[in-house]
Amino acid sequence: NNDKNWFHNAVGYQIYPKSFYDSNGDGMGDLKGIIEKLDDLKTLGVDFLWINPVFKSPQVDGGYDISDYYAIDERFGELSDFKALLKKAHQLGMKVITDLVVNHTSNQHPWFLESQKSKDNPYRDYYLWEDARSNKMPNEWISFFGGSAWTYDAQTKQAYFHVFGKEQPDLNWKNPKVRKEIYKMVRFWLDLGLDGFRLDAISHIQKMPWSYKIKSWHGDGPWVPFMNVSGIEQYMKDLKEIFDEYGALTVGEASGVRSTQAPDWTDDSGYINMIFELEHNARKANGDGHVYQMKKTLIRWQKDLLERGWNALYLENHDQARVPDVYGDGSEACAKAFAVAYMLLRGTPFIYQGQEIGMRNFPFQSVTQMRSKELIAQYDKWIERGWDKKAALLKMTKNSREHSRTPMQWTPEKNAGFSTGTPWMEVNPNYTTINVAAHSELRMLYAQLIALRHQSSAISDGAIKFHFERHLQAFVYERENYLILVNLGQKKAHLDFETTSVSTDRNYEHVLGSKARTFRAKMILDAWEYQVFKK
Ligand code: TEU
Repeated sequence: NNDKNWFHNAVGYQIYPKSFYDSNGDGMGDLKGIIEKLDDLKTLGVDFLWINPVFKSPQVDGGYDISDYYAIDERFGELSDFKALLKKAHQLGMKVITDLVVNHTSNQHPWFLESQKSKDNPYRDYYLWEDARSNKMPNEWISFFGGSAWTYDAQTKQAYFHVFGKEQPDLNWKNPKVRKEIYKMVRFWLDLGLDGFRLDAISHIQKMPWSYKIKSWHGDGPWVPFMNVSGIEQYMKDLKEIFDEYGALTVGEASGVRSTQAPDWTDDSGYINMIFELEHNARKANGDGHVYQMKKTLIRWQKDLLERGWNALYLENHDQARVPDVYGDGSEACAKAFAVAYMLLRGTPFIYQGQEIGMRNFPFQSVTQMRSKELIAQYDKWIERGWDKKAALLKMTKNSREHSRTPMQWTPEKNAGFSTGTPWMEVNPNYTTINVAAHSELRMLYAQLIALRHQSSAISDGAIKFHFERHLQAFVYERENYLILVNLGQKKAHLDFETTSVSTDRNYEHVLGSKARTFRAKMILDAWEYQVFKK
């Protein structure tokens, strides 16, 4: 498909390589493992893959701490494996994108090791250093992972800035040398045949002046000084120029870009193709109230990007807990309802590994089962403050990103067929029933939804109109001649279409549903019921 907007009817599949498939029995997934599973993904129907970082990294933050942008981490394989992966994916007609992590590097990156040496080191300005004292940081800004965004260096009596962990120093984008290095690296991967990027934390590359005082410590307040700050435009334009040259597919993780600003970022002349908004899953708690918050946010993004711009649609990723546990009762019925609800929206859907089989949150019993270093560090702090272990563990694991990182469940055999060795993270004990080989209805439903997106231009490109917007759990929308109804809750949902603009006298064809149904002006949806009708 040479069409510039080919991604409008495409579906992406996200792979967290460490936990996808282990081909060599060392307990960790790898590139060869991904290659072995490409046919399975093709059968599911996905059009492209987003593979989380596989670059050389100390793995303090799941590979989002890169120490060599040009090398594959030995845990995952080597460059030849990456090339083989691209080749086979391309043969199967699938594109591949991976993360572009350029807000920061690892503190083990040679640039930072140099930068750290002295104030006059030629690499000093590759990062953000400011005068400080051991007990007085340049400002009160805090990092996403908790604590000051500055780390003091006694040797040079300065501190360096990091919006994530202290092992992830932020690059100084104001330095033209840094930009040149990054743009060169972007070209290297595109020249190699990579099809594009998921732009990690891209909205943070520009910072306010250090003198900026934080006005609110709630919500997004503390992050304002490095969220889509003006001045970022030029950097994005530079990147766009390169992306355009290669026709690269680009998805920006761009929190702080508001839904009203997203059209400018993602329309035909925008910097990138689409945005992962982080707002719809910003508040994590169980219950209908939360589903309603999610629904409202999704609807706002759909409406604000209707005329111009394009959405990236997702429910799960490697930073999110599993949907059936966060929003529902964990059942497959619940997972199916959510699948239908988001897969037919306007935008490009992403499926996160395991989501298609209804993988669940992990039943953590002990901190020794956790792997995210920043969460373990926070756990230790709670213990220091006198919390008991159980409470601290719950605090750190309740809907945390740990849950999404357990090994993929392929079969009911040992280690869920993920590895013949000892998995780097424990497999969810429910693998005996939840696995790919079980051919679950959920996985078949995903295949059906993908096929529907491929076949119907109403679903891929058509307009969208919402109904019952204020209903707490019913998610109802029209995509031209399609009518989609989902009950995102356990209570029955009463819908009276006489109160809407939906014509009730038509004969609707039943496209798919959780049970047989004829369209009626008045309908009562069961728990987790979904229906797709077509005029
Ligand atoms: O996540 C970053 C991320 O979620 C923030 O950029 C976000 O803007 C902020 O938390 C909003 O509240 C990405 C990766 O997905 C994650 O796994 C990494 O840990 C992180 O970047 C650092 O690279």
